[in-house]
Amino acid sequence: MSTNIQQVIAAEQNEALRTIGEKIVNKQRLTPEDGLLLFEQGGLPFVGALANFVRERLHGDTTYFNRNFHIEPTNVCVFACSFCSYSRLYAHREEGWELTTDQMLDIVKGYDGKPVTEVHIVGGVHPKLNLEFFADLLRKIKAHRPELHIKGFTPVELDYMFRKAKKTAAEGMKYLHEAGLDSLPGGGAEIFHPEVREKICADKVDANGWLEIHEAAHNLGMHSNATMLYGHIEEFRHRIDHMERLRQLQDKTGGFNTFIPLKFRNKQNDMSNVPESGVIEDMRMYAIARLYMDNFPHLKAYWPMLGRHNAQLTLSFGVNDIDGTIDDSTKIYSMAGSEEQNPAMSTAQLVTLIKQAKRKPVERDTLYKVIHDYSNVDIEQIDVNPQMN
Ligand code: V47
Ligand code: SF4
Repeated sequence: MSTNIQQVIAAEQNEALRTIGEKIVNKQRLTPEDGLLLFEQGGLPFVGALANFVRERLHGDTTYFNRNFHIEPTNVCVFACSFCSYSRLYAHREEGWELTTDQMLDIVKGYDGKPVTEVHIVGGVHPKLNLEFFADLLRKIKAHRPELHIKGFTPVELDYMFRKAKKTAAEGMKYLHEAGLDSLPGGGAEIFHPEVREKICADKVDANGWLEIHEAAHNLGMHSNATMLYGHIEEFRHRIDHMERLRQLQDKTGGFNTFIPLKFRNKQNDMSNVPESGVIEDMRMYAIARLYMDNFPHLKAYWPMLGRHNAQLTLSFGVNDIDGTIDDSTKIYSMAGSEEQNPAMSTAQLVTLIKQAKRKPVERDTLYKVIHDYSNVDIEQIDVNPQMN
């Protein structure tokens, strides 16, 4: 899939963009001004070719996926973020759900004998579910299946439970890590800049609080991801500010694995009047993220949000990871209007999607250890081998 990147740069009419192209080739860091210029003036063919060049320099054609499922303990939430289609206020909790510990353990037990490697736990901020409740859940999951990696809780949930338990971020993270929490997912970041954050999710943990909790996790040797909710009322400068704050923390700790831009979906929420971004803008977002986030090893497209076909397209625009099988275990995105109303893909479907994009499908665990390279595996073989499907 190699493009002659020097020819692409030379053909660019805009001199400032050509200079950015040279920086990328020479592995020089982009400044916030460079990032802004890319958003304002970079055409998709130009930023896309550069992002693909960086992706191939880092990972060749390797495209990762994992086998995972989600548990969403509750959608009852003390907050009312205006983009959220999923939560129900405590006053209307009869319209939502609250799972008991046993119900959640039953979900875990439902995967006994199946080759999943990760459970992703995330939900609303329920005022009655506290640190002890979740620590107990973690211990019970680990007692049942010790090798299952638990990636759980956003700083929005953690900040609330730590404050109620009167623990600092460092104390709270240590407590949950000892109870079995292995890593943090990237959620709750939205847009850090207060001009936007105050309009879309004013009450929940702010940028510094979010970053402090991830830093506390990194200091314990845990890894984490970071997201950015894009394509709503934010401006390009807010996206750059968001990515810049993450890049700085990553310089300090090195604890982030993956950056995940999340496309805003506008169904059944208080921002339904805000139009969704188009596919060109989506691909530019991924490409510019690959160019700007030079210290993030991986860039992920989360297919239940983007739809599997657009997720496949991102593999040509800097993305080297398309998350996992999911097994229809999350409701956040279907309720927000994603085309994926029952998000589940078999291993064979994920492998096919990646192969169709002329990339190399590799199953990974949460920390990107290679589990299986599917480059030379027949799809029929995957279907009949229970360890593969
Ligand atoms: O923080 C909520 C987003 C996030 C909408 O780390 C919405 O591997 C778009 O972070 N339109 C939670 N987005 C999900 C998340 C995540 C997902 C998959 C993998 C990982 C990972 C992390 O979902 C929230 C919020 O930004 N979200 N509503 C919406 N209407
Ligand atoms: Fe609650 Fe999270 Fe939804 Fe905000 S995005 S209302 S914190 S569930």
